Amino acid sequence: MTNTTFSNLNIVCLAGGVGGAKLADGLTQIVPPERLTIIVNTGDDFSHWGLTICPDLDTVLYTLAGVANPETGWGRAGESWRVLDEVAQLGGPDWFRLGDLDLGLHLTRRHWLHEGKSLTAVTRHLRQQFNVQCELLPMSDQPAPTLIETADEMLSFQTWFVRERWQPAVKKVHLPDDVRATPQVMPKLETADIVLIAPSNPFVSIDPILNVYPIREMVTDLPQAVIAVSPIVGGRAVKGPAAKLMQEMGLPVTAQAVADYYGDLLDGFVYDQQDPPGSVTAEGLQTLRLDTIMPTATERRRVAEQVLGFGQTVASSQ
Ligand code: FO1
Repeated sequence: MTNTTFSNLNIVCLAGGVGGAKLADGLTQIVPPERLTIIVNTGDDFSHWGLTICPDLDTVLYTLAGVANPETGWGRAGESWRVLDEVAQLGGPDWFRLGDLDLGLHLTRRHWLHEGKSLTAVTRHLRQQFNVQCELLPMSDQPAPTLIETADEMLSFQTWFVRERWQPAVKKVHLPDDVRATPQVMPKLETADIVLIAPSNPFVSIDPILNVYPIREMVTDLPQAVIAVSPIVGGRAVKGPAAKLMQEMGLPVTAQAVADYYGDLLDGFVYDQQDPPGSVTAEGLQTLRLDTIMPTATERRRVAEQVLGFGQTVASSQ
């Protein structure tokens, strides 16, 4: 049941993987589907087994469809691994775990891409098959690979994140400089009343989206309110390499450092109650402190309601 309070607002959420998927899941419970767009990072995408793997799109899709693996956050619940086991048996690459159900989606995506459909069109087909009603948009239809420069080599994102378990220290995150937003993304940003930046990794999930031309410019200039939710809680990342990346970049591992990193892109910033009141301040930035941990659907709905209510307050004060 959508919440009438938010039924006349156009909401856009920029999301990466697991953290982004949770906020998106909360938003779908209170925003009418025709008013909600999730723009998803595709910088993690790569070709594997001859398939086009889109981890963040799939994590958001599976989460909104209610079929995501609850332990990992990625891949399918109730998965089986017969194909992967056979690949390993045959000496094929088994470091990136693709389950049998997940493989069904990858094969279907590959088939439609091979027929010439855009990633946006394929994603629309897939979300319709899962009865996900809000808009789920890849940031671009062009490949936009994020590359990770370590001390002695350049790694593709998944090689660093999964095969090397994000342990090699990162010297620099390299983003492509010639990627454009899709024609579907632009009007959604143009008509957005509130843009939410999900508690995803700022460096390898959100920056790749903002790096797509002209998304950063549009988010800066157009919507009434841009609200980010901190992925750093109590000096730690809720999940994944954000804290380690901040240390390697010489940034303090704090919610304040995340707010500073996004800088004047933001009108509002939400940080967790594990951080002291007033521990995030910046010129012209409104802040909200709440319990941002979202283990259940109820918590996701609560956080989404509180964040959107805050977004309305910030928008009306602009
Ligand atoms: N993450 C892992 O740590 N190990 C895996 O084997 C793995 C497989 C995988 C398969 C499909 C998919 O959509 C995601 C998968 N992920 C895996 C997660 C993925 O690497 C990350 O979720 C994103 O790239 C970063 O958010």
